[in-house]
Amino acid sequence: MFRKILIANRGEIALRIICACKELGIPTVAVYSQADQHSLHVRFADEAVCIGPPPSNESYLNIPAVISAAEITNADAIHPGYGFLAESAYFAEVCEACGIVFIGPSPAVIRMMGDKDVARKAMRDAGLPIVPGTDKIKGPFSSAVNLGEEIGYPVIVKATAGGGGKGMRIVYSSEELPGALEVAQNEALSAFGSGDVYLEKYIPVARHIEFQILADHHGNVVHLGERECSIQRRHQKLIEESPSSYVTPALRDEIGRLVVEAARTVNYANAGTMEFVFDDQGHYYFIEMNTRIQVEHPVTEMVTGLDLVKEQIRIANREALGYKQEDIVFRGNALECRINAESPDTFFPSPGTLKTFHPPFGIGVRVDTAAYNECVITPYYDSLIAKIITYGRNRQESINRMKRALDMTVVEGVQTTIPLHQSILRSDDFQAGRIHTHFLEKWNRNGG
Ligand code: MV4
Repeated sequence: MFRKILIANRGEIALRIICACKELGIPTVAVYSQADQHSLHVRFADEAVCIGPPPSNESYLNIPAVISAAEITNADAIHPGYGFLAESAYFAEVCEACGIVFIGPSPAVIRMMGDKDVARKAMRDAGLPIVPGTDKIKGPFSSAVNLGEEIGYPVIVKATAGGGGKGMRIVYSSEELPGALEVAQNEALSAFGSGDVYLEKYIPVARHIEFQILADHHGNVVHLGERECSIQRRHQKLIEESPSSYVTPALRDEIGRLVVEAARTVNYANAGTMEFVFDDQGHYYFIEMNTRIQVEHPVTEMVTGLDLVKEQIRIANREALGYKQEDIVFRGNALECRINAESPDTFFPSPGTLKTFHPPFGIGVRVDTAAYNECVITPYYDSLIAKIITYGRNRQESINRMKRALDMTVVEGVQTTIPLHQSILRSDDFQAGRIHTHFLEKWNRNGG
């Protein structure tokens, strides 16, 4: 097993990785910025190295600083968590070149999936259904109008380097297309350093459902079912759930077989997620693959009983999966609510000091957090305070547990998404499982 793992991240996910390492008996190294000096990941790791000033570019994204920290502490593996360097093929290559194991898939696979139009073609060739669409679009954009006509409106413009909704535009007619391509290109160029864009047919009322896979270096691949992620706002997921009330056991089995086969075709190793959009006629289409552990991984852990972070570490250590697909049992239902520090009116982050933080507790409740009384939510990083995860024998039980867990959560000093979650959970549509990617647009706090 690894001698020592460096965690190239902060916040709750850094703590989550420390938990896994402690259970596996592996010493840990935290890295931190000057803004995170008093953070719990620094306290709970065996060693800690300051890697720079608060801005991410100078600390958590600073590859030479992270690698130096691994070298001086003699760490032989790095877990990148999510965000920051987690999907940097270049960082994974640098780790390899320095003789440090990157806990994630190979640089080649990360690079393939990071280019969304390469990824969709690779997954189509590997047998997944994809949305009708185009290759990367070459200018002048006026000549793209016939591509839009071929696909049929509405179409969606996406950045090849995208993800998270940046550089995306929905287009309803030919007249709007050249302008939308231009805007998306500029947005993508400034956000990702690449202005490449492509078109897909837009699936209007879609569910956003993703499948989790695990693959080892010996050709074993399993799927861990799906997560329903349709409750989003401005491309930020708010509530995730497993299983999805939309996916029958037969459909889970069908898509599960497809994603396992696709992962095998591209020689995928480690944890990964295939994202799909579902239309209202039972069709589903692959849209992108995430090559990292995801924020919402706990709901999958609750229904499968697996520890995904420990699995990632064992896989990176080249151990074989200790189970087959038929050994994976999906049991009960799990929900996750992301508690962010934000204004309920403007939805903007609301950084500040948590005067009181009292997490919920009790049967069926899990809280993944790095918060504590008097801790500071800084404006430098994301505004996630805690993930509240509830588990129940069925969806109703986990909803009831989530409602009472939210009622028993105390966060003072900053505004949070808790009131929004409480009203979503009370709504008839949510309770009935009538959810889709535009759920929050036509929905208000008194509604439901
Ligand atoms: C789509 C789609 C419908 N049709 N692609 C959003 C983020 C990125 N991962 C892909 N996303 C989507 N891609 C096609 N062809 C719907 C979404 C989508 C979405 C779109 C607009 C507003 C909110 C959304 C929430 C989830 C997914």
